[in-house]
Amino acid sequence: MPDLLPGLADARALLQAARRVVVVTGAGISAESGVPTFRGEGGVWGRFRAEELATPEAFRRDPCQVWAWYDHRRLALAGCAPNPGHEAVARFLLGRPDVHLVTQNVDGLHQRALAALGASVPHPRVHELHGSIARLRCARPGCDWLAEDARRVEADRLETLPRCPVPGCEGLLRPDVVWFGEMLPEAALTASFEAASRADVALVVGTSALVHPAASVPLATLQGGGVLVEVNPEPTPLSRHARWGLRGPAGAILPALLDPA
Ligand code: BV8
Repeated sequence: MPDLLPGLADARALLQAARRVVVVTGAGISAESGVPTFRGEGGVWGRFRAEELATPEAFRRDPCQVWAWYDHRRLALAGCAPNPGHEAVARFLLGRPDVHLVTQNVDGLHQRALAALGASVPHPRVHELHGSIARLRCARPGCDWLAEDARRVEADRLETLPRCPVPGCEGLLRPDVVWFGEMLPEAALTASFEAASRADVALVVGTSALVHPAASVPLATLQGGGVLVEVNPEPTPLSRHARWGLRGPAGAILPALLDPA
């Protein structure tokens, strides 16, 4: 299928010739790994509204429900693996000195694809704008306790929810992800916009481009004189800015687009 895709050969030539590339990904790149997207049918938010759960207010109001939602997602993720789309991006990033990956995803599948190629993670040119579901942190403002191992908890009672191990803190632990209304990690956000503004090409894969400031990152490439290539079965608010819009699944398109001949 990819060979017949209109624009693929031209987009491929553009990316192979580009020196500086920023790849910006959303939930769609993980769809073929079996990770539900946020807004697609059956998406994680199909049953819930984002504002109900992915917010500090929801966590204050009902930490058990928020914990149960993340546990459900972590459990579902345990059975998922990087797909050919993640793997093609990993090869492309490791094969060139000036490719940066900016991801909105918290599923860790990009990092697993990089680690499978022997890369050390977290990789300095991978920027996780919204954190990671695999990490926990203390919810108490001012406490900076953080851990990689998100444990499954029986989130049915407040008393059983995990607490910060720092003596005297006892704050509730929470997923180390960015909720709506929360600031993004400054270092990741700055590095993302810097990479995008210097890039010759922004390759935008699998995002509805509805959530900001992540959705604005590819626009920095345009403002810097670069061009945009989009991989998505559906049009998005970014589509009108794309030099090439490749309408199809990332797992099929990205290897054809990024792997050397
Ligand atoms: C912020 C982590 C400053 C958690 C996520 C009012 C008050 C406060 C803020 C705002 C406001 N109004 C607007 C805002 C800003 C707000 C925002 O943008 N809201 C939107 C809804 C309008 N943003 C924020 O709050 C951000 N912080 O602005 O701080 C601030 C602070 C205080 C006050 C004001 C400003 C924080 C946003 C981060 C939220 N956290 N995730 C978790 O995961 O649990 S968002 C979550 O959804 C993702 O991380 C991602 O970023 C986002 C979008 O999802 P996508 O990845 O695009 O996925 P989606 O399902 O939508 O689309 C999938 C796409 O894939 C589709 O296009 C589909 O066609 C395609 N696809 C499907 N299959 C495939 C495919 N593509 C390729 N191949 C396939 N096979």
